Amino acid sequence: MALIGGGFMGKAHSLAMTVAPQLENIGATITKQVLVEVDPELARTLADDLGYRFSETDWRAAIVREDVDIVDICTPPQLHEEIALAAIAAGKHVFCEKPITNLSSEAFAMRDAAEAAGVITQVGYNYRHTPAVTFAKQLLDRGDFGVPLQFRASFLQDGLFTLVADPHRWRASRKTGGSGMVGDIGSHIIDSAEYLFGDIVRVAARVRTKAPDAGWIPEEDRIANDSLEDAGVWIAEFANGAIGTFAINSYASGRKNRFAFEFDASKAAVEFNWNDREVFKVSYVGEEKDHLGFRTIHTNSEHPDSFWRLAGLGTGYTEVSAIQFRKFIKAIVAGRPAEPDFGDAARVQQIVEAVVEAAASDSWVDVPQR
Ligand code: NAI
Ligand code: SOE
Repeated sequence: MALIGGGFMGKAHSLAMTVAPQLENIGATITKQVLVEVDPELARTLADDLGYRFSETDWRAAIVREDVDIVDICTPPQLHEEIALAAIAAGKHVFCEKPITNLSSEAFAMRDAAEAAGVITQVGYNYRHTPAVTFAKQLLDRGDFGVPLQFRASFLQDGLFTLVADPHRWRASRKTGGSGMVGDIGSHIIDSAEYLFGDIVRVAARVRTKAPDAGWIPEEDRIANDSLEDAGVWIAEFANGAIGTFAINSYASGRKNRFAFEFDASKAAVEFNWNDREVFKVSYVGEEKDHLGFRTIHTNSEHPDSFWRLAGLGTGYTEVSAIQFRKFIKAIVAGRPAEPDFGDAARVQQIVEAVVEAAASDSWVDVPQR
C-alpha cells in the first residue's frame, strides 16, 4: 500500500493496516510500501515510525509505483478527487477518507472512473463497522425489529476550539474543508442512517455558525461571508416511509466524539452510542409487562467482526478501523465491491449538499434517487 498523508488518519490507518490481516486469514499480506508527506523530513520520520519501506514527497510518484496495489488517501478533502482519479487511472484499488470529496458531482465521477477501471474502492465511514452497529443492522435486515419507523441521530464534539488553533485548521475553510461540519461529522450519521434505514429522499434543515463570543453569526453575514457551518439540525424522510432527525455541532461541551443514534421500529427500539461502543441496547415490543425495557447486548465472538472472545475487553478506534480494512482487503481478494464504496459516499455527499441547500433555501430539498 501507499499512504498519502500521514496526519491523524494516516496514523490510524497505518496501525489498523498492521492489525487487519493478523487475526484472521484474509488471503493477502499487507506491506506498507511508501508513505507520502509534503515535507521530506516529516515523510521520512513518519515512514520509519509507522513502518513504511520508503518515503516520498510527491503523491504522483507514489501511486504509479509497480510495487503498490492499494492507494490509501488521508489528505484533507480538497485533494481526494485528484489523487483518487490518478490512482484509479494507474489501476490501483483506492481507500479514501471521508468526505470522498467536497462536491457530489466530483464524487459520482470518481465512482464512474473506478467502475470503468474495475478497481475496488472504499470510504472511511468507519462507525458503521463497529460490531454492535453491524449486528443491529443484521437484525434489522432479518426483520427482528420489524418495520423501520423513526431514526434519531446526533454527532456532537467539543473540539472546534482546538481545530481552529492547531495545524488542522484546513477544516475551518470552505476551500479546503468543503461543506463544514455537515460534511465532516454530519456525513457519518448520514452514512449510518442510509446503512440502517435505506435511502433518504428529502430533507429540511437549519445550519449555523457560532460567533466567537456568544450566540450565532447572523444568517445574512454567514451567507455573505460564506462562513463554514459548525452546527446543524435536519429532518429527513426515507424511501421506506420512515422519518428521521439529525443534529451536529462542534462545541457541545463535554461531548467527546459522541456519535449516537437510536431508532424505533414496529417490533423494537434500538440505541447505540459510540462512547459505549461495545454494546447496543434494544427494547422489544410485547415483552411481558414486568420485563419491558431496554436490555444491553454486549458484543463478543458471537457477533460479526468482533476481535475478542470475551465481551468487556473494549472495542477501540483502531480495532474498528482494522475491521474496515479487513473488509476492504477481502473485497479486493474476492474481486467484489466493498462497502461503503465511492458510489455510497457520493450519495452521502449528495445528502450533505441537500442539507446545506435546504437550510439556505428555507425549503424541503429532494435528494436525487439512485
Ligand atoms: P490531518 O491534517 O491530521 O492530516 C492530513 C495530512 O495530509 C497532513 O499531515 C498533511 O501534511 C498531509 N498532506 C497535505 N497535503 C498533502 C499532499 N499533497 N501530499 C501528501 N500529504 C499531504 O487531517 P486528518 O484529521 O488526518 O484528516 C484527513 C482526512 O481524514 C480528512 O478527509 C478527514 O475528514 C478524514 N478523517 C476521518 C476520520 C474518521 O473517523 N473517518 C477521523 C479524522 C479525519
Ligand atoms: C473532526 O471533526 C473529526 O476528526 C472528523 O473529521 C472525523 O470524521 C470524525 O470521525 C471525528 O472527528
